[in-house]
Amino acid sequence: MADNQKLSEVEHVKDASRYLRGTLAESLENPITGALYPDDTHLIKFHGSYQQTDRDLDSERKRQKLEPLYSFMIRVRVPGGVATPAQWLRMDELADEYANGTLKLTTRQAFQLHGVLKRDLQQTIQGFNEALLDSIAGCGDVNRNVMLNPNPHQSRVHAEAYEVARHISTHLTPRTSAYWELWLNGEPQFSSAPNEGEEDAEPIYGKTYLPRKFKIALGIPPHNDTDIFANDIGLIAVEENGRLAGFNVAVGGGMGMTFGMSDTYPRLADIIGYVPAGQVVDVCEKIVTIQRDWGNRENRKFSRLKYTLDRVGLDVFRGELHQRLGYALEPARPYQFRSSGDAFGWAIQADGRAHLTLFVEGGRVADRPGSELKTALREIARFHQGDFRLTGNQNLILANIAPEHRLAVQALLQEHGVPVEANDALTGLRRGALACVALNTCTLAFAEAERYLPQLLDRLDGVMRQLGLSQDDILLRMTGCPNGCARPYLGEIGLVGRAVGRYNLYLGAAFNGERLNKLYQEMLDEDGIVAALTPLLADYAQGRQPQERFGDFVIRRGYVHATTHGLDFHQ
Ligand code: SRM
Ligand code: SF4
Repeated sequence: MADNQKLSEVEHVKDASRYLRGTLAESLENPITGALYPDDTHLIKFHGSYQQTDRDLDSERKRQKLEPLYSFMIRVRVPGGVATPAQWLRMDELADEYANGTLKLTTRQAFQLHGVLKRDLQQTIQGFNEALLDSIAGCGDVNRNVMLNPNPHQSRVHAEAYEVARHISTHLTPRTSAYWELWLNGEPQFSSAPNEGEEDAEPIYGKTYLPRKFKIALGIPPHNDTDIFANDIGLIAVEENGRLAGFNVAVGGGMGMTFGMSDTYPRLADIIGYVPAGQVVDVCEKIVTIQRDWGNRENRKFSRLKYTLDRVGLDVFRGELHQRLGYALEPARPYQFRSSGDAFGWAIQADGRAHLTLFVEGGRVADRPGSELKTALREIARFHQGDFRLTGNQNLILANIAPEHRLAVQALLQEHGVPVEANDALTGLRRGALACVALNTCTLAFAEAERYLPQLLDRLDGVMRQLGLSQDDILLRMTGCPNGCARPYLGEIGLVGRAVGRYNLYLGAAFNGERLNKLYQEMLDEDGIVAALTPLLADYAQGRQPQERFGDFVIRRGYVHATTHGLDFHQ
């Protein structure tokens, strides 16, 4: 299909890039500017980095006739969100040495560093490599970090699903040696690197890679904490006798849309069948190749798999998949998701191993007055023998803590002012809330999110407490623009930035991530948000049925209509 299309600019840049090299080497060496050459700003994304400016300083720098303060965000993939203590320590050091001193835990279980200067990019990436981490395919038109439910309690199925997640991740990692050549002096030190002597070729992607970003998540019912339906491919683990048997396969999820363009919309993935675990990598590969061949390369606003699917129809897509596989998917198996958030606090297993899920506001690991989370975690990483699990909700699980370390972990957190039991310390609204990065680094933000949400929640917490709802879990998600990085259309309350200080309010998503929300009111400022939500929450406190979730309640009471498919999101 791509042949008849007038290709977008990015397609030409990829085509001419010699497998993602472009003129990046020259751009990096140019001492005159902190920026890259324009074409290279597209290519560096495939290496895991975005060129950004400090937007707080943009106008002042312009007034002083200085170029914007360019710096780079770097995203480090962590398949399944599982990092070792040594990796945590390395990221912590690199944040201080080359970035803004904070670590961002993302909504896709990855790490981000912000504020890295061009001259420090190479050393930073070399630092990842020393800890067996990489940033290749953190961003760009390829498969991104593969997500997996981080729950350590279902440890056997988790371990098996984790192997699948890693396998998918490695299989779909670009093969180009450009990453190793540009950042690591050609000296890869671990397994996702191409084999020695391997030709630069991309057997799965081809030289223009995919039309757009591509995302895969694995979920283990009953927890949908990776929001699998928001992904291009969502894999729902099916368990048999305590072992991983296979996956229900869902395709065509995505959140992004553009204001004023109702032909762009968030969409949840459709389940198309079941595949035994041994064949799932093959299924992912073939779905990727269909999107490679059929996706729109002319207009990037319509390039995601969700639009390909709605253009050709599910049946045609499934037929093509079966043909490329040489076998058919089996009928989907029964499953049930009950929740999509994280469960906080200590969980101690019969065998003595303990897991502690910590609330990380906005996913930002930093030291703040009165709460030195970054320092506490660094000290824990020095003796912890289990792992650090990044959740898809920007939180952190200290998993598999040895019995003899439990007290020390608790004491260190308390000493540094970090609330250990988020369930006691925070309202249900706050502990489930997500906010994307937005200002000051995101170039696409219209409004604040991560920096502002805590302030809005101070007011909403008051409302929740007054209404006796402080321990009710209600999913609230805020983003600074409609791209959807904190999956706001899956919020029972979704706030999406329209302009500085103004948000659209969406209501009615399902608590288990299986229904999108719907626009309720537009362009609200803070007073408007509080005024719009207070009567709804009061009605909920009074009029809900037993166990009824807020997202279901607002639909039953007729505040919004249920969204049944991405195509009716705007209706
Ligand atoms: Fe995102 C672009 C941050 C998860 C949909 N996202 C961006 C950029 C890179 C802005 C840019 O293109 O210049 C943001 C960088 C901000 C910064 O300063 O760090 C950005 N996205 C993030 C993160 C860090 C949000 C967070 O606070 O955690 C998440 C990093 C994930 C990761 O580790 O890989 C992040 N982004 C998501 C998600 C959620 C998910 O994947 O589950 C989505 C919605 C799902 C989807 O893809 O549909 C998402 N980001 C987008 C889009 C819209 C894509 C679309 O199809 O329309 C953009 C803009 C684009 O691609 O053109 C975008
Ligand atoms: Fe930036 Fe928009 Fe994503 Fe927020 S949702 S990080 S503002 S692109």
